[in-house]
Formats: sequence, C-alpha cells, structure tokens
Amino acid sequence: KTPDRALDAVVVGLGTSGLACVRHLSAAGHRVAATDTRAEAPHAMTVREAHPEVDLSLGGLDETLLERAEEIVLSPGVDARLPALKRAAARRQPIISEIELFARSVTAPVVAITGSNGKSTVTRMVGAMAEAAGVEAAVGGNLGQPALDLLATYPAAPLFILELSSFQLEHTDSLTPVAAAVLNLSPDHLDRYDDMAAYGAAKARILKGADRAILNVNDAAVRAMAQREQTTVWFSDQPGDARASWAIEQRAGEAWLCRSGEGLMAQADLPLAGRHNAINALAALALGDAAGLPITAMVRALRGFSGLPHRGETVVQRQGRTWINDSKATNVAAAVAAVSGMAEPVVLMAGGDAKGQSFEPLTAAMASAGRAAVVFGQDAAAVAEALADVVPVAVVADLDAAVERALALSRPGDVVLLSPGCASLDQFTDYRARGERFRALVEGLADG
Ligand code: UMA
Ligand code: ADP
Repeated sequence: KTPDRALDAVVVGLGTSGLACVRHLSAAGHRVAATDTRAEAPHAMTVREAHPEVDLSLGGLDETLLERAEEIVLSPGVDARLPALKRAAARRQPIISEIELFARSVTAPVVAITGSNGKSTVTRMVGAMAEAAGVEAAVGGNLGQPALDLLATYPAAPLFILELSSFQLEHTDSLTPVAAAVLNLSPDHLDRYDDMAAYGAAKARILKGADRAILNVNDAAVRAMAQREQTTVWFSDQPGDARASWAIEQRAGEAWLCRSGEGLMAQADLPLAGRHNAINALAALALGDAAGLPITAMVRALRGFSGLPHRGETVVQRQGRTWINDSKATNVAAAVAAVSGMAEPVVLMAGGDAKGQSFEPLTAAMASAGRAAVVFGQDAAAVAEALADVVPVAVVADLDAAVERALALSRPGDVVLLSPGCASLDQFTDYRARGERFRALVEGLADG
C-alpha cells in the first residue's frame, strides 16, 4: 500500500458516537473514512453533507478500507468479535473507542460511572450535585450526548461527568478519571460477551487510570475489582461495615446516609424510593466528594433530586392504583430492585427480549411483594415460568393487553409496576418508546 492511501482512522458505525468521532477527527485535520454494516446508517447523510472529504462505505464492513487505517474507531453497538474486526486485531491494528479519543483530548477532570444498573441515575445525581455547587459540569456519555460532543460543545467545562457502558470501556486505555465508580455487576449483554467474567473485565477497565476507585462493598464481583495500589473508597448499604466510608446506618430507628459514621441526611428525605436509590445516592456522594464538591451542596442536590423518566417513575394514580413506569429496567436485577423497593402489593408487568437471562432472581422478590404478574412479548414464557409458582401469572401478547389485564388483577391500593427485566427491541424501538406507550395507556384509563 502506498503511504498516501493510508488513513489516520476508519470509524466503524455511523450512529451517534460514530458521527461524534468523524466530527472530532475531521476537525483535528485527520484523514478519516467510515464504514457501517447497514446500507442506511443513521448519520450517513449528515456526514455526506457536512464532511464530503470523508470516504463512506455502507452496507457491510469494508475490509479494504479497514486495512488502510492507522486506527479503527469502533462504535459501541458493534461487536469486536465480527470476523473483519478479528482479522484487523490479528493484523495488530489498534481498535479504539470514542471514549479513547475523548480521553486523549480532555484536560479537565473526569468523573466516570459504570455498573449494570443505576449508571444514569448516579450520573445525573453527580450532575445535580455539581450544579448545586456552582460547577458548570458537562454531563453525558452512554446516557445521551456522546463524550466527544460534550468536549466540542463545552470546551471550557471544569468537570466532565460520564456514564460509560462496558462497550465503551472495552477499547479505552487512556482515561484517567479523578474518580471512577463500579456500582454493581449482574448478568446483562451476554449476547456480546463470552461470559460474565469478560463482561466484568470490560467494566473493571474504568478503574485502570483512576485516582480513586469508588466501589460497592456489598457486591462480590465489584469487590474483586479493587487493586492494592489504587486508593479505593467503599460504599455500602449494610450498617457497621468498617471498610465503607459511605454507608446507610440506623440513627434513632431511621435509615441515614452517612459518611464515616456521620449522618448526612435521612434516607426518607431522598425523593427517590427504593434501597437501590439510596445506594446510588451514596455512590454519587463518594464521587462528588472525590471531585471536590462540598457536602452541603451535594446533600441539597439529593434532597431535590426527583429522578429520571422511565426509572421507577410514578406516572399517575388511576382506579386507586399507583402506576409506575420502570421501563429502563432492561435486565432482571433492575426489575428485582424495583419490586423489592415497593411497600404495597405489586402487580408486575414484565417481558420482552430476555437476552438469554435467567428470571430466577425475580421469583423470591415476587414471592414476598407480588400480587400477580402479567407477562408479554417475545420471551413471556420464560418470565411466566419463573413466577408461576409464587403468583398468578397472565400471559398476553403486548403491553396494551398487559395494562388491561393488570388493572383486572390488581386491587385499589396496589402498585402496578412496568419493570420488564427485558430489552424492548422485540416490540418497540427502545425502552423510551415502551415507557411512553405505558404512560399513554395508563393516562387513558378512567379516573377514580
Ligand atoms: N449497528 C449496526 N451496524 C453498524 C453500527 C451499528 O448494525 O455498523 C447497530 C448496533 O448493533 C446497534 C445500533 O446500530 O444496535 C446502534 O449502535 P451504535 O454503536 O451506532 O450506537 P450509537 O448510536 O453510537 O449510540 C451509542 C450507545 N449505543 C450502544 O451502545 C448500543 C448509546 O447508548 C449512547 O447513548 C451513545 O452511543 C452515546 O454515547 C444506548 C444504549 O443502549 C442508550 N447503551 C447500552 C445500554 O445502556 O445498555 C450499552
Ligand atoms: P443504567 O443507566 O445503568 O441502565 P438507570 O439509572 O437508568 O441505570 O436505571 C436502570 C434501571 O435499574 C431502573 O429501572 C432501576 O429500576 C434499576 N436500578 C437503578 N439503580 C439500581 C441499583 N443500584 N441496583 C439495581 N437496580 C437499579
């Protein structure tokens, strides 16, 4: 190959992060090309119009293009085990992520958050804490705006707060966060990893260059990620754990969020329900503290933090029932957390694309809190099987039918909870569309 045919980078995937990568690399004067397995990639048109200099090859990963790349920038939605990428790796071509490009350019401190569940909530909590402290932080990553877009939009931000997925971390080497958290680890995305160990290893990469590791002492898989040579700050929902600087302790019969035994706020003053959200708050406090945010501002932010849509969101009271949208619960552990957090009897609506998960952990949670379950979607049968011994289960085709049946199976005073424990992709474009449909359906129920 002649040197003038060499490319600095080939971006694989033209979704949100691929577009951010093309913009970033082009702006820096690099020779860039892009390829996507889809004939109609989401941002192909944008790139064609705004970056005519970028060579585009769609409808399959273009290996002749890949071969010319100094570096391959892989979108998070693309599996690095695809043959074309395996061959690139075998040729020793570096495969990097959008977050790697971000890490090479950012100079301000970064707070980074990963885990199987709670990432978006904790990221937004730390964002609210920064805001309360008067720090104009840029907040994004996996939860929405790509990190590289944040860097372009807020070049002078004094702090970046990023939610990072295992896919983004897989090909990231240079990130040096002031604090990095792993919230928990439970089965998810096993269609993209050979096993749980590989999935956990991808998540653990967030700690690699971190000044401080913020880790959940209650989660054995997370605990095992601690490194002797790294400062580790533990959080815990178990009282009296001497290792944990941030914990939930009992004070005069009430649960309090504490720092080294000192009560900061009563858990009851947290607007978000559920033990899992109290743990999320602890992780956010530990992260904010590591980033230098004052405790008073952080606590003020938590008291005013009302949560994110589609995550344990109370939509409406109808027919004496409380209807809760937890559509973001796309794995079993998230659904377990939601069910376990309910004080009232629960009619659970679950199902969708199970991604090969076992629903067994849901059995115990529903045995104590459940009134009934209504299951729908592609893998309804698998969910039904796990629950049939502990509650009455109705199997229906879709969410519309599920709402109708849940109304019939519930009683006044109950909670009707959409916490699917599954991806939505069998019947919806994403979890948001599923949550919006739920909202429309329950808002359409007669008042009373
Ligand atoms: N795709 C192809 N062929 C390609 C490239 C992509 O079929 O050549 C498909 C992927 O399989 C996937 C979809 O296109 O189904 C999107 O993939 P992408 O890599 O283009 O995704 P982006 O649009 O860049 O969005 C990504 C994150 N998506 C994924 O990791 C799948 C977004 O997280 C994130 O908000 C965005 O970058 C900005 O950082 C979404 C997500 O679902 C919300 N994340 C997973 C999760 O939270 O569980 C990890
Ligand atoms: P993520 O960004 O990791 O998907 P979110 O904050 O969006 O996390 O929450 C996703 C789902 O996970 C919510 O529906 C909620 O029920 C559940 N969840 C939130 N925090 C936790 C936690 N710490 N442990 C278990 N489940 C949680």
